Amino acid sequence: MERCKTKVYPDNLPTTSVVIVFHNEAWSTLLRTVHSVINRSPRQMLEEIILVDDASERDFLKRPLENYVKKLKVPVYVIRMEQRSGLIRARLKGAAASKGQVITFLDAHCECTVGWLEPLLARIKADRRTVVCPIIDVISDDTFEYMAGSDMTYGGFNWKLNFRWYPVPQREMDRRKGDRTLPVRTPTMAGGLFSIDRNYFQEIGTYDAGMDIWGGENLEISFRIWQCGGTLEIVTCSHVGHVFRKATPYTFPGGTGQIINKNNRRLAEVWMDEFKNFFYIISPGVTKVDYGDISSRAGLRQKLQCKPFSWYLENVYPDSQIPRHYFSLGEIRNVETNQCLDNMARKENEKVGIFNCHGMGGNQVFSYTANKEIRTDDLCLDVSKLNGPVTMLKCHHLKGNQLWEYDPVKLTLLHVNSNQCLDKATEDDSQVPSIRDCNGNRSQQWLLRNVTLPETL
Ligand code: LR7
Ligand code: MN
Repeated sequence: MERCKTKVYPDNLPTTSVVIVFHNEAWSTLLRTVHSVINRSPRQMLEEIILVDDASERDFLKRPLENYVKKLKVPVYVIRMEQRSGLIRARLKGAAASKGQVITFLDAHCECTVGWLEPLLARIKADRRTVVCPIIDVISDDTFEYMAGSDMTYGGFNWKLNFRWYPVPQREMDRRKGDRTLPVRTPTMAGGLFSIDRNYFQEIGTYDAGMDIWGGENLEISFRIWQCGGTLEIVTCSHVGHVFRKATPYTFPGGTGQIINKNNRRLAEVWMDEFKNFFYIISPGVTKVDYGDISSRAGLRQKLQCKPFSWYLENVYPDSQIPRHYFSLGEIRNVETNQCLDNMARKENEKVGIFNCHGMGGNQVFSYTANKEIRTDDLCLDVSKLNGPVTMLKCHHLKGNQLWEYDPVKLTLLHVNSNQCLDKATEDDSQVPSIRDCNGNRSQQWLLRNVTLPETL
């Protein structure tokens, strides 16, 4: 942004160590990251670069890498994990070896742009409890083309605990009085690119060392920062490119799903209080995964007197996909046919389905919220025409076509705008529910029940 180019930052900004962890990274992308840090960071602010090799199996990442970085004009250290540990424990090792006042983490396939560092360090200098991310620009993994990322999206997450970008809400634009060069307060970070005061990183409990390989640590540190008194921002005057790759160049020992579910369970158990049920109910099977001992992380939350997750949802992420108040969470069953609403793994703008109830969560989980929307993750049941169809659209929180009135006595789901009732499937398509004039038939009666939670919870 033009107005970023003329901003002036204090001279005496803190120094930073740049920590880059990698496993089987390509030579070109790793060195592109290192050189861009050296070329585009003011020398007096750059303490060192620490490369943490997470037990890579490529020869050029051994002695050849060490010999290469010795010749660079900034201290670059290569330290190695004894065995494959995953990015979380590798970053912990890098952080423990660092000497700068700030630690900046980068993925091993990034390109820092001119002026990337000063705006990040300036925020930390102003408040050491502020954790900052640059805008993450997109480097194509097909062409290596560099494309600017948007300053109009920020970090969130869905019921499956996947990190997602969502539009910056109006309230955050208003808070910044429309000045897009001011940092955006973001509910979550993507995970790979951020700067944090080194002592503050210690104080708030670094990372959960019980997490393996990849995943979950980004939401874990995001929740922890907010719930324990910090601030998380995207600094829109700082840009760093990242190669978004379609496939990983590495394995997930023990299985991708197992690992990610374990990490996510650890974060859900420690930080999400009763709202963890949204994750458990939509991800069948996750509750069978052993997540190890979390007592030290629970102890940390206690020691730091961190706020409850409901506080986070109310104050940091009111536009979250997880409703703060809701009447039901689970299947929605038709009284006459005994079938359940089912999103049929369909996507946005498609019709919601109806199918035999399976009691396994997943596609049959809906929440009837206090705002009277029927939602499954970030999609809401929406009707825009008389007599249907019922589609799934991004929830807009504006009531309108997404407002449903449930009558707990008549058991009807009235679509307020059309004044019609949700009904069983139509004759021409047995797999989609219909919307018709309310007539008191049993086919217009619905049971909004909570799916019974598995015993292991
Ligand atoms: O076992 C491993 N050991 C490692 O050292 C696995 C990975 N790694 C390294 C890897 O070489 C890389 O440098 O860890 C770094 C991150 O791994 P990626 O690049 O495969 O992850 P990603 O970019 O697909 O995933 C994002 O989410 C991760 C969740 O654990 C991490 O937080 C990543 O840092 C994060 N990347 C970003 O935030 C960049 C922007 C992506 C977005 C949105
Ligand atoms: Mn990456």
